Amino acid sequence: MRKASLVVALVLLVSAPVTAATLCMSAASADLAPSATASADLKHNDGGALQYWTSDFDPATDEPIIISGWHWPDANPATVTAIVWWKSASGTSTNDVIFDVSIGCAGATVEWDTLVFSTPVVSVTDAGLATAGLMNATSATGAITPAGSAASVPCALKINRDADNVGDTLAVDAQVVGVCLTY
Ligand SMILES: [Ca+2]
Ligand SMILES: [Ca+2]
Repeated sequence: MRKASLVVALVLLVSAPVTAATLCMSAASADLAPSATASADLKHNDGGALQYWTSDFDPATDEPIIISGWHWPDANPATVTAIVWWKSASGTSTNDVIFDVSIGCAGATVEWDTLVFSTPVVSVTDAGLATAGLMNATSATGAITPAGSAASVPCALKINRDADNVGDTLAVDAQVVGVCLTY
């Protein structure tokens, strides 16, 4: 009887659900792209009900932004996935936007100025919503492996709209409000 109870307890322990953590960041905290690269414009929007900042990504030219100076709140994840929140600057086109997401973290041997971002860059394609002004959430990206990750060190997240990709067909700015990382 005691053996049976022990087996049940072990099975419960092994099958305990793993809770995913989510870390969200606002595009309002975005820094500029690497030097010599154009950055998405930081735009102040007055919606009436709220005023908010967006990073406005051009429809034809790649313009990355970087959100830096954060770190994982607990153990460093081996891989993460990302969801990008965005809205069309105008119109009701259901054409596609492509976002690239990569992450780099500092460490004992990594200088901040030469931070390396994860490769290969992970992309996600999202179609605009047919109703003007609605917030889009992309699907979760595939697994991103943060580069240089170590315990409680500052990290940086790069978002790029792959605007010159033939598959990126939305003809207006994509206004990014924020990004959520799940791991
Ligand atoms: Ca590109
Ligand atoms: Ca485009």
